[in-house]
Amino acid sequence: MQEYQLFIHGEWVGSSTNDTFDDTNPATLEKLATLQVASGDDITRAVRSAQETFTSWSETPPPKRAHILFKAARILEERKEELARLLTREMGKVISEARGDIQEAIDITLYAAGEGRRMFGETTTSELKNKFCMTILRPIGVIGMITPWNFPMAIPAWKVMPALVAGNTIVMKPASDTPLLTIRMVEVLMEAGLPPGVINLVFGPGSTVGRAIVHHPGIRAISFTGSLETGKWIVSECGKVMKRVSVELGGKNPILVMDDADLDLAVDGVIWGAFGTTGQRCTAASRVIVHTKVKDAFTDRLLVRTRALNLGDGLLPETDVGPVINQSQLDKIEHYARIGQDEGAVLLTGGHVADPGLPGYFFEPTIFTDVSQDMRIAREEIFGPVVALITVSGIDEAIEAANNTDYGLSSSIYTRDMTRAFRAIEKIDAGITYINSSTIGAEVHLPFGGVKGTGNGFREAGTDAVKEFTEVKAVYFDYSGKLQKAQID
Ligand code: UN1
Repeated sequence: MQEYQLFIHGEWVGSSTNDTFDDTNPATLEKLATLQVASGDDITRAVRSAQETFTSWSETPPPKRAHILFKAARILEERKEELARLLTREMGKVISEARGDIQEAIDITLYAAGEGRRMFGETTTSELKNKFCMTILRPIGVIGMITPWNFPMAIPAWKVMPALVAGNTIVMKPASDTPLLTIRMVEVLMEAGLPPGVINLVFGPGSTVGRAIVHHPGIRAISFTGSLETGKWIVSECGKVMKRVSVELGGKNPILVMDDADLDLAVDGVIWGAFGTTGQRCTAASRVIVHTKVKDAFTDRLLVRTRALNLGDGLLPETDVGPVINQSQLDKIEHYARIGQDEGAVLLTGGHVADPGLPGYFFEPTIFTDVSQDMRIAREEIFGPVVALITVSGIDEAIEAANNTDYGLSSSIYTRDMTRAFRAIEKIDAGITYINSSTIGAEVHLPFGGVKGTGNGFREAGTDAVKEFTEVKAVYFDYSGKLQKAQID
């Protein structure tokens, strides 16, 4: 079994701690790798490497930086199947979704590479004669990135690729449950010609390594995807020293099923949104807000489909739902299943740890009905295969229920009525609204992110991808040869 050191300045170097941790397959508990834990000094070494490399990398023309990304995308494409299989073994999601995770990484790599020739600013006129005004985009410097385990390659790629094309250098801590796919991605970037020091990898727990990245004075910005609780802490720590920070946090994403909906389509959407990736997406559909007139018909169909789902090892083609990531997530989900029952919600199916004949962490796809909006299972992000059905009697009540949450990432409505669809588009407080499709499956050329507890106003990917990792400079070019005073002359 391979032991990974830290990746600093293009080389694998031993950590200065004696601590290690194991990376295991959540379905089989097979050990995949051991990783060394970084110390504060190791992080400083990584930051220094990124700082030293910043000048040359930021001075490399963006189309040249992009060229490396185009190459990396080609290599990722060639290795897609092998990487997807490793991703399933490391994270547990079913193989078709693992391929999707790699594909999303390829997509953002190509998209970001395209941005190399689109680093547009604006030009405009001046209020004074013989003066020209424009904006340019500048890289920020060393970016600290802390990424989650649920999209082991796609989310690191969403952050890394735009940051690189914009000319930043990086110190990155991948999730301890899934470091291998980030390592593979960085190896591919190096193979494609990324200079040493542009990206550095450190490993270890958020409580020490993540914390040291957040606090390191040489790191100019933090990009984090993870829990609301950690996100709040990071934002407040960065606020104290005015460090730029972008966070993508949780969701309690609703699917609205109206009385005119195509119910089979809505059931497809709920199965995919609630139980795809075993419910472990920020965008997962965890609330279904269903019109009272169709509640019974919808629930019956949903129940039949949910009971037919096949739990198991994600590498097997017959598996619909893989494991959850680790024991503590399994405990958390089980705890919420108990909370739901104690709160008085009706458990329709699931609710227990499952045993598909493997030693890993499996939980039954779970549906609660008669959930009221103030229950914890309707308010808190569970991040597992658990969905809460809430009944309403019209579009306005449905939208009110959708907005009755601390989060605001994704949302969806199933209806054939255009007026209702547009009402949802205008009134749901979320960063994403789908019409007649599920809450998951955002595409990389659109901005991704949310409102309220989901984030702090940034969007990732799409036209905002480069914005997250650049600063705008306004430039005033006065060629009048005399002192001209704006607002006064
Ligand atoms: C996440 O769960 O944090 O829209 C990201 C989706 C995926 C990305 C999810 N493209 O579901």
